[in-house]
Amino acid sequence: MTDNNDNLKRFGQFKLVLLGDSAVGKSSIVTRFVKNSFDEYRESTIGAAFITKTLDLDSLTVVKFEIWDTAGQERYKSLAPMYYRNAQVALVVFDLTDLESFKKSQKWIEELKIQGGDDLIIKLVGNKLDLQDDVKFNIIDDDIVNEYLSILENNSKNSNKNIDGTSMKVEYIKTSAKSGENISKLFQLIAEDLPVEKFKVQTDEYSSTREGIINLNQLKNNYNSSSCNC
Ligand SMILES: Nc1nc2c(ncn2[C@@H]2O[C@H](COP(=O)(O)OP(=O)(O)OP(=O)(O)O)[C@@H](O)[C@H]2O)c(=O)[nH]1
Ligand SMILES: [Mg+2]
Repeated sequence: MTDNNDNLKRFGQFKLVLLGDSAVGKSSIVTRFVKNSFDEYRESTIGAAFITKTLDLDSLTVVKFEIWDTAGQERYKSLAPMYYRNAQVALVVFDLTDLESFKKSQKWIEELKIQGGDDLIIKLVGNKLDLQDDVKFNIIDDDIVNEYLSILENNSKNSNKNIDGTSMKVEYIKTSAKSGENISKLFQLIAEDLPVEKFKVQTDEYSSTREGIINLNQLKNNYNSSSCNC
């Protein structure tokens, strides 16, 4: 981000939605990211939950995520478009030990490619990485996912939506909400993809939202959030 306003702080606000089967760990990823905690016995989300998180990407760039954590249970599926509509980022989560959840994540990606915004940033997240050390839980390995992603990329090159011939790239990352592995890396990857033009130079109005901002690198020690169950 370099222009005449080089020394001024920039602020960007982005809507992020989590989608995926029930019990894959969507809420746990959010909780690890926002509060740096984990709950073994978390209750299934009803409808959706909203939470915000503001962080310093670097000394000059601040980002506020408005996070919609949707419910994965089938009966809430019809609500999802309400949450991914106008989202800039979608995290499609599956459980690395559950093949059905991986198949579901493919359906979500198909739906997002048709119904989501043209500039939607999609990350495919394989969660519960901590369980993969155990052979009996090592169900979905990298080869399976990479094969799917290369088919996806080829298909999108040929689709009508990308008339310029470029493909809609879906980046894959494995996480563990339980151990925290790769959770901050996931959000770092998202931050790197956010469109520069959506960041505004700091204003007085923005200054009032700065309270409690944390640095991504200090994730382990701090959190700043507000939430409601909707
Ligand atoms: N071992 C392990 N368990 C996890 C991990 N993430 C979540 N869990 C557990 O998986 C269960 C479901 O987690 P949730 O975060 O509620 O899943 P969800 O995707 O939000 O589910 P819905 O709200 O029903 O859509 C909980 O018992 C969590 O403790 C992880 O990374 N590793
Ligand atoms: Mg949940």
